[in-house]
Amino acid sequence: MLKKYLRIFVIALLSTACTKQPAPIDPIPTQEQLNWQQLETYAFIHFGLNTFNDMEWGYGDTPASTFNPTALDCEQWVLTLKACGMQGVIFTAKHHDGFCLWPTETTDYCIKNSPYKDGHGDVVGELCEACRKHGMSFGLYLSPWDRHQASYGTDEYVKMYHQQIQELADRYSPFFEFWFDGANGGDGWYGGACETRSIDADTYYDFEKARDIVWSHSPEAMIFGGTVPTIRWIGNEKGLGNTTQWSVVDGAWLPSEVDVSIRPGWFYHDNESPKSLEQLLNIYYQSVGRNASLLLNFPVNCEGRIPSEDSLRAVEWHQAIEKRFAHDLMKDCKVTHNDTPSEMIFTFDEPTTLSCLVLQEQIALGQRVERFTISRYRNGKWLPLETNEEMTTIGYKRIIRFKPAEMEQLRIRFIKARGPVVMKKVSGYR
Ligand code: FUL
Repeated sequence: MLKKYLRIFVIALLSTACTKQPAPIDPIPTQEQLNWQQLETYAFIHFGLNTFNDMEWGYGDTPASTFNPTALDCEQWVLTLKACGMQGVIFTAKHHDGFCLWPTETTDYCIKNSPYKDGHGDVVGELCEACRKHGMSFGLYLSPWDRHQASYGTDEYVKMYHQQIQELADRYSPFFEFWFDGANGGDGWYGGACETRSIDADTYYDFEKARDIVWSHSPEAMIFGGTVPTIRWIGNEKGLGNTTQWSVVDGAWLPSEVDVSIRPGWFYHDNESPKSLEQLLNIYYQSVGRNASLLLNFPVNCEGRIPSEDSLRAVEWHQAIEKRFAHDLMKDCKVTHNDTPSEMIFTFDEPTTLSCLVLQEQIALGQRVERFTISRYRNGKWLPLETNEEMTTIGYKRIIRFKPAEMEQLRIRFIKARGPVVMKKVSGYR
């Protein structure tokens, strides 16, 4: 039954071989989801009262007077992020402690009551402006859980939460992504009640309304979290995507995002350091290389800047990636393909050593490949590649690393798929 599906269409890669456009297989991504997927890497910035109090989760009673960056420079953030290949940034407008980093009308617990610019500052606005100036997409994180508000747990709080989204949407749109964090820890200050409150996150926040407010100004925004997401969490905060990674979930298109911090914490702590280059490269391979987008967090320090240690490491990381993927050694290969067995064979002009392949399906027509194998032809024999990678899904992008090996030909055989395989690109690197 599956056999009949295993025809190959090789769009873009081999335009002459593809005589007619294959039909899509549902579900397929929306144009907005497709655009978002192509960003590949973008940044998170965690900054707020926690930064100044060496905390990760403020209880909700940390004094607003402690928010006092001495040299805040949102352009430095944006230029740093651009230098490391990031195309967008998502900022913590409000974390679980409830402190708002824009001058909101909804609560006193905000930047207006901090010493920063004598209460006339607006970090969300400053970052938004720096993004516009430098062509960077802008997004926001607004924690649904609020450990400060006395009304948390009642309908009144939900109204206020929606009002906060409305203010942000009115003032700082468009957004490329909006983050509804899933953490609902329970205990908090709650206006001095100091107790544990639990809500049903599936019904309490009215996420449909929240999404509609975001979409009223930014119909292109991806929605993370809540009950009506358009992208989904990978399931850990270690930068580790799965080798089998579907963008198809329960009949809907729901692509994955990997969120991880360049340092151990999301917020800045003096005693922490950025991850090594090797760790960051692995994160790239295990996120972007496994059909997911990478949301890499940069903690901003008490000065209000991304520490130079972190920016240097991230730029080094970006340059290493650019260098590794600069020369596609397969671009002049002769390509042939078969339907039975379903396979593509790439022939090199001369024996070539590769250690890495980048495979891409044409996801605009759906995600299809379920299992494949890769072999190399050398000295009259087909040999397997030495790799720990499980060859199951491909999706938007799959990177397969293997022990460097010389080959005259390379063969990708599709063993199982949801329909005719539609490859967009195959490239090879050393
Ligand atoms: C989690 C939060 O609890 C962390 O503090 C951080 O913001 C992370 C991105 O999401 O759910």
